[in-house]
Amino acid sequence: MAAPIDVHYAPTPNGHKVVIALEEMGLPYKIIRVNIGAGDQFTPQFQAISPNGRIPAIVDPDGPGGEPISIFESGAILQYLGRKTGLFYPADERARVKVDEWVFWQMAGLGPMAGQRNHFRNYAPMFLADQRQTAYGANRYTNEVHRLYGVLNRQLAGGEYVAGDYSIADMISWPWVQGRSDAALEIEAFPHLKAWKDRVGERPAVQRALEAGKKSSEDLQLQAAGAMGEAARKILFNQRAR
Ligand SMILES: N[C@@H](CCC(=O)N[C@@H](CS)C(=O)NCC(=O)O)C(=O)O
Repeated sequence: MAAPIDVHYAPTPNGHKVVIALEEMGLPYKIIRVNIGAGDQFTPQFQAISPNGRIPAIVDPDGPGGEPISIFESGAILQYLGRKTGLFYPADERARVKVDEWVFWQMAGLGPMAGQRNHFRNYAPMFLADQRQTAYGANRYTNEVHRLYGVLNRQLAGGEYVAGDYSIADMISWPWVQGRSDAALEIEAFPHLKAWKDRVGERPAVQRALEAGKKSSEDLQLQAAGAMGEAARKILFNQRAR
């Protein structure tokens, strides 16, 4: 039995991606809960494997040449796991380019834009007295995520999965679509996206991943965004170079 891969994790969309991939690929893993609301991401031990000070990161004791390897950035992690197992990341160059396009699309587009939207809708109003300033940011990023949902919806009109067969391109975007539907961004307006969200959400490996993530957080206070306390906000917002 292979030694488990350490997953440095918090229950956020970027954290879920990696656990979903590990479950889908049948790789043994151990979750190491990083409490980003308490500042665990700034410790030298964590930054030795994740110099950007962000989850997720992994350490595979059985890396290339049988030596350990650490990896940060969720896109790099999923590509590595796909190459390691030969699963959900086609070896054929044309098929792989298609998957890579959508992996990068998520990494540079959907994830960051949805993250900014979340910030301007849920957190900025706590800091800015003038609500017009927060409304500008909330509208800007809601519009951009709406546009991106439209792009993904169009792509999914042509097939059941994002880039050919079910792949890391699905695993990387799904956590950013799951649970993200509200009056300003109704998923019902995107029927192919909605059907895909349900299709992927029904996969046993995806359900196991979400459950594993939930269990890993049971002993911690840091929870859903709305419940984030003052101390956690001070740690997470307005970070500058250290
Ligand atoms: N591009 C990175 C983004 C990682 C990221 O933003 N992680 C967040 C949680 S979703 C984090 O660790 N935040 C800690 C902080 O803001 O200090 C990836 O995909 O791995």
